[in-house]
Amino acid sequence: PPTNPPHLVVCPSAGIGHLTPFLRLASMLAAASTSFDSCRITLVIIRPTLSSAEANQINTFLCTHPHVNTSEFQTLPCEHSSDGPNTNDPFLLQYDAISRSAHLLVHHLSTLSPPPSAVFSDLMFASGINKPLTDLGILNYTIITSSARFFSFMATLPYQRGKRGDIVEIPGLSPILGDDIPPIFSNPDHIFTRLIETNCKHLHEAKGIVINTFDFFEPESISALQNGKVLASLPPIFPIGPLIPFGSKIGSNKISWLNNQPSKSVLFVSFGSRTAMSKDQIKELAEGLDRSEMRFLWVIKTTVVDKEDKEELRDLLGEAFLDNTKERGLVVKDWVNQEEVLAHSAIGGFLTHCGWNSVMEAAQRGVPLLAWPLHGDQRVNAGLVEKAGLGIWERSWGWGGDKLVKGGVIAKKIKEMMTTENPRNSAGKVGEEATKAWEIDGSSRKSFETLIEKSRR
Ligand code: BUP
Repeated sequence: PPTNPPHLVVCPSAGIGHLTPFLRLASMLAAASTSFDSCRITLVIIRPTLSSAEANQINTFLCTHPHVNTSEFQTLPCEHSSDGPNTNDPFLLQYDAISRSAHLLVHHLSTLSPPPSAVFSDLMFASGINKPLTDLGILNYTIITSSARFFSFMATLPYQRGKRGDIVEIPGLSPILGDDIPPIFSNPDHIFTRLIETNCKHLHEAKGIVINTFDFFEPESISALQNGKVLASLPPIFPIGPLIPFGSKIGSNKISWLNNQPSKSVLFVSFGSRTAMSKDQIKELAEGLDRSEMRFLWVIKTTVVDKEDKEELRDLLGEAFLDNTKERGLVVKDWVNQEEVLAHSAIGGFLTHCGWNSVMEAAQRGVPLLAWPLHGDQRVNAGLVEKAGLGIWERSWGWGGDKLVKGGVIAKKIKEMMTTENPRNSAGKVGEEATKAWEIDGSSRKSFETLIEKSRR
């Protein structure tokens, strides 16, 4: 009798840092599905979206992927009550709402037609969907949007006992410095700690774990995870990074500005979609850029959610800075297509918070980094950047908001990164290895092919 064609369903969670890797995966699955007949791909659109960036990114994806189906899923409302989650961060509140809505997602997925053969879902859904989907005979893969090293930390968090010391020992890995783990993880009652612990307890019920990383970049963690050293109960691990951008080329005034700059001369400055720097720190960074004498393209954010950002650049940075740097710098507050910027020949370096997507995008292009981690997994990621030779990191700058890093110090580090042979050469080598990972017999390509093969069964 005729059987249903495979139906692969992709379920992201909140925030651009989680949405983008899922859209890339959906695009990669759609491209791969052209090589086998009538495979159906569905993107679950999680509502509400928090930022304009998310809504725009979804629209761009749908315009460029008309064959991908969509299915809208509305989460339960965020809880703001005094006995609810202990945070004001809108993204954490939304993760919490998503995690609480997971059982409804199971029902939603089970009513799709044809029924899903495999679901690729965010870690925030794991506790609510991994077991029920398996019971329904649907393969479920948990997607990790952070590094394999930080994932190893999260996966073992429910089993780490007692107070955290100077170092965190994870079987199979070189120790992680306690200073590199966000302080919230020492508080078992913090909403994010609870979300990670609750969901990581259900990882063993997934059919596999898919990570946006590649062998050359994280050999130690990938091997320890795959050999069951980190946690014997984990299902198979699929490192399939750097995920391939889905090519949403949007011509913009930033690109025409870059077109007029010399090769590898411009420092790109961006701290991701969720991080707002203090105004004092923004002023010091402006001084650093001014004193570095380098060309730069700087994306500024002053609020956590982009829709609320109304501050004028002149008020924020002052006339003097904008006038001093107008011949060699461009400062913007709106969204730039980072993947397109990093691919531009004028870009010679990237001052970044080390959000994992940004790290993988820079690795893909061999763009050297100056790491300035601010929160979350970013210090662990910065350590990986340094170790792989992709960039440099000044540890003494601390966590974002801990201390004010002065303009002179920033200028010195910018010059060091932009003008010394390393990390430029070693970053180039990382770029070559990232390309190799996707060539025939490359590590990520083989891993992705195995994943497709298994998820179609
Ligand atoms: Br801002 C900005 N353009 O203007 P990360 C970001 N991005 O394309 P985050 C743009 O958003 P989490 C912009 O290329 C990357 O894919 C960027 O993800 C893109 O950091 C993504 O680097 C940002 O992981 O997320 O946003 O802080 O906190 O989840 O790491």
